[in-house]
Amino acid sequence: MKRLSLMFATTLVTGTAACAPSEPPLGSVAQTATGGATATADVRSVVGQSRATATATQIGDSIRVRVDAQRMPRGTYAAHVHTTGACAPPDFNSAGPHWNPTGQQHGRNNPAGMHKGDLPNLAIGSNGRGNFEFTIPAASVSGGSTAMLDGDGAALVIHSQADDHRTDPSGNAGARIACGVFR
Ligand SMILES: [Cu+2]
Ligand SMILES: [Zn+2]
Repeated sequence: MKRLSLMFATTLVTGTAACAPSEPPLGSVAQTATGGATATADVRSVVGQSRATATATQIGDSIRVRVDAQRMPRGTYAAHVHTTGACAPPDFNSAGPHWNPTGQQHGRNNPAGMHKGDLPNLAIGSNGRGNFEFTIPAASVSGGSTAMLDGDGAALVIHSQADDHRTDPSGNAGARIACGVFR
């Protein structure tokens, strides 16, 4: 009976969505209950397997980024916001360089750094999971001169190696192994 109710609820939600006048355009943002804009990325491997969910939420004049990863080999991996919302496998070069609206160099340990898109390394444990939360100061999810979701959007990219947080332009982080467009 509980399962039946659940199925009914799912049908209801789907039916409501189908009645919406149109799909939101690429790069549009939803409003959270607290009023801050939010965007989410489904981060997938080169063969389309889900690897992480990334959420970017406007909090005051900052963006709070949360990344939750699963089904990854144990290790330490670079993660960045890249400047273009396009994830074409197998190399994900379509996502462009790190999001950098203020013209800085790469890395928090670089005196000329850092990019707005620079994030902490993702530490994956033996259970295949890992996560972090990080605040990007003086940035907006949408709108203004430091908008993450500008005309061509943005993507969350995970790399094969750790970021050294110093080497311009990409921290010696190796290949791009997973990518998700913020929507
Ligand atoms: Cu990157
Ligand atoms: Zn960078």
